[in-house]
Amino acid sequence: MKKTKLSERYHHKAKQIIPGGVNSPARAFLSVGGFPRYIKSAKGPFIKDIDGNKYIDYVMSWGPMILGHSHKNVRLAVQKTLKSGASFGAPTVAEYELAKLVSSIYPAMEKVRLVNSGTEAVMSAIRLARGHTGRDMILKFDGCYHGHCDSMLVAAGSGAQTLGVPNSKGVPADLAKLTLTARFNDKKDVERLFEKHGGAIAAVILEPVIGNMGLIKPNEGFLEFLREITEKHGALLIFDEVMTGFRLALGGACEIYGVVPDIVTLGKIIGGGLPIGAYGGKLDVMKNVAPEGGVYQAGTLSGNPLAVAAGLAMLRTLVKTRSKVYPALEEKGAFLEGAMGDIIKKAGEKIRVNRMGSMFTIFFTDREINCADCAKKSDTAKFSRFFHEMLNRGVYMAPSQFEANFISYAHDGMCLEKTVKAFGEALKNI
Ligand code: KE4
Repeated sequence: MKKTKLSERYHHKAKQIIPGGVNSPARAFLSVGGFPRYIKSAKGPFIKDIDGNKYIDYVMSWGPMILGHSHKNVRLAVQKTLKSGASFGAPTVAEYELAKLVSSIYPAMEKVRLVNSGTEAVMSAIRLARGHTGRDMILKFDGCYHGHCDSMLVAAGSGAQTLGVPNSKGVPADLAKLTLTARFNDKKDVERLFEKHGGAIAAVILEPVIGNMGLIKPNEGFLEFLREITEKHGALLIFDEVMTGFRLALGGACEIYGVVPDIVTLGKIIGGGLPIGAYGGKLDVMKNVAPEGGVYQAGTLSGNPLAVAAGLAMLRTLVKTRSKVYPALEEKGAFLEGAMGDIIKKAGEKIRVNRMGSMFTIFFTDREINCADCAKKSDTAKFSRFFHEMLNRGVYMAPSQFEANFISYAHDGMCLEKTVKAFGEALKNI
């Protein structure tokens, strides 16, 4: 067992002054029990807590650290930029460079607006869709998580699902009823909602590959179906690629599936670990965004020089090394999936590993997981025991069944072998 008294002590103190002791509920360990580890430092695939324990990290700041923690290009860029000042509240050349780079990677984003988080990107995209179409309803999917703006805290995944509040308190009923919810991968459900509300739906928003119910892939043709039905009814299609952007491929799910949405939202990797979100889309949609158009959106620290420097360093490194990084991430993911699969088969365990590239989730069920309802039927109690068995063996995974794990380019063979060994031992103890 690892020493954890300092983390426990600080969590007790933090809960006196911060709600739940955390600045984001997903970190609270509430669904797995116990208390979160207070992290002191991180490098490559490793994190270290304040009790001196070292872990192989598969949370990776919930996705941003695709090249590993504290990558030198990002670190040096931020240190250099800070010497010239942290924030000016005026345009900088670097913001232009980042917008150009994002648009070159995401051709659907003919214009790009930088904001400070994925939530802000989605909130702005929703308002833009409503402003562009003059319609009020938004269709989302059960279990998808799109950050915490009011309209999206309906049947939300991630921490909201984990804590059993997929429909948050404090969201006015009159607003929540403008958010329609369909089952992911269920074309008939989507058709039913369009037949009933078609002319009032401003946009369909989804995680094209869900990470926030655990990993759930779209069925063959589902994304193409959404593109057709939104076009048919004059609704916009929004791909929320905050998690999948620059992760599944450099151009994310857009690149993999070849479906062109009207708006894309980004976050996480785009900031290299510093707070950046972005939204963007076709010129005739983006022309509505203030100060050009009447859809207002603003931000004191939007396009902040430090965050933009980190994002530019991250994306430029990914562009330069894409032919190496993405095949390697696929290889690492395939190795883990295969090795864990062998152990599962030998042990006759009811476990499903859903993986896409360097994102994966271990579901404690023998069902195929292709929608939120299936994921919710997993054995979350068993997952919790598994989580702690892995943690005690030095493997830090996402502390919830309804989250994805992330492999970085820094996870080498030794890390992966150690993870597989810990996996086999953990299964014997749950
Ligand atoms: P942020 O506001 O947390 O930067 O982004 C919100 C968001 C939007 N869209 C998608 C697809 C997302 O995955 C997220 C945030 N993801 C969670 C992890 N499941 C962030 C972790 C947390 O809430 O602490």
